Amino acid sequence: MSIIDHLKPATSMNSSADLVFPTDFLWGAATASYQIEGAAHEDGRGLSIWDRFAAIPGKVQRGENGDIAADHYHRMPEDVALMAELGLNAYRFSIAWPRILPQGTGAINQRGLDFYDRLVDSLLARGITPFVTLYHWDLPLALHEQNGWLNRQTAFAFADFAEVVARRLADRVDYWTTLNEPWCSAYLGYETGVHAPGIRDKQAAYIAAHHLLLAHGLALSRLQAHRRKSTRLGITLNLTPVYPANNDPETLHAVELADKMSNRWFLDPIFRGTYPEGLFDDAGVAPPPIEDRDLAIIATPIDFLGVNNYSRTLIRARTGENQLGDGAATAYEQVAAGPHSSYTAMGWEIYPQGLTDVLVRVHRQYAPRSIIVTENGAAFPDHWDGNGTVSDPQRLQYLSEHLQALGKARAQGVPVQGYFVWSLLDNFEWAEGYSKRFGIVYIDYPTQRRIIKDSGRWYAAFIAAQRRQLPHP
Ligand code: GCO
Repeated sequence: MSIIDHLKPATSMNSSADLVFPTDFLWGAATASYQIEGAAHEDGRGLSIWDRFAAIPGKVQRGENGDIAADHYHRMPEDVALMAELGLNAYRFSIAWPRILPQGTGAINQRGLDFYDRLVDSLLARGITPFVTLYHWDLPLALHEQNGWLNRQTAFAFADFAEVVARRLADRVDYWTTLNEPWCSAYLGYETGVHAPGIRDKQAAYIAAHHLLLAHGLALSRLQAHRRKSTRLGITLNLTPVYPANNDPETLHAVELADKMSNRWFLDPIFRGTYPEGLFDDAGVAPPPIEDRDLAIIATPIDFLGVNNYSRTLIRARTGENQLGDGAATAYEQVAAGPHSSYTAMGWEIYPQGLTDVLVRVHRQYAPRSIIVTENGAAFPDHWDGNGTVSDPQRLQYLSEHLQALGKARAQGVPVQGYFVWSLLDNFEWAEGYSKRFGIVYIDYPTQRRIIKDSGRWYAAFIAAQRRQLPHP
């Protein structure tokens, strides 16, 4: 009996024709620098906004930070061996800007580049495709001290950083995403302040978003200069499908609004070269300072769109007494999905159909050349009993159902070319600290021991089965 039989989820995976993926499909797992690397004060790394933010009491649960994290900086060879054991053919990781340019601009720290150079070589030696994210939220603190993403110059600094990294790695790295989830950087970082740099100013969020988008566009042309035939350039957005909780006209209108504020704010400029109509009025802010060629730069064509999706958004309009009356964003509220739904440890509803829906929608309305699911996964309270396994049936089920949902999107013609589980390892979950575990590999933080969870074994078996059932090229 193979491991796939032992770990068979409720729904059978391998009989469904939908679930035959192309031979060159990317099967990976994703991580981000600040969440796993640790070694925060080693080899010349500068500080980032997350080092500063995590040091402020009350910002991160239990006062935790990324100083040690999963100690990946020191255990990289072991972690690459784990990926090989899982049979991954791709690995998505991010480059810590403050390791490369400790002050954000200027002097290059070669030791930082050396680390990623070794990582890329180790991956390639095992047949794993490196998939680079240039910005996963760790802005150099020195740039924040010059106003961070509120300063237009930061966009140009990012393009320079992209160039420095490309010069070193673009001879071996094919896949590049400029930014990870700029919505989170702008909204959580500058409007609600629950993420670094912790600013609470709605107007600021729209300025930051514009500069992030500009940074993306400017970086693309730098990366283009290093293009080889196999190079693929893109950006990763967190997209959530929005559904109405009832059929009231107010609610249907609110769905449009919520979709604009969460998805179209970034999709429209990237694919259409314009912000959605009414975006700034609806948000109750002034338009950000948009210069002449900005939107053309932002709409520079990309090879793929990275989509991060975990759940869905279910909303209803606020009416009568519930109405807060201070702008569109408060004209609606999120509602719980009901007694039959299940939730992850983050409180996010498990709704696999949402992945299908969001992919089909993006394909139909924005037609990216290709789509890669750059994050999908779930946090659950895992326990390790000291042996060789960690049982996580809920995560296994989550992954199984979402891979089915991915197959459904492909069956509807969506050009999905890869899938990355979030995350390879348990790690620093931002404001939640280490309290939330997303890994398919468990980390015992006191010893830094790695234990592949059942979901990881199941994913490995799924990938292996994919390989077996495909005809040889
Ligand atoms: C994000 C980030 C990841 C998170 C993950 C779980 O999507 O917010 O890309 O860094 O850890 O999504 O919240």
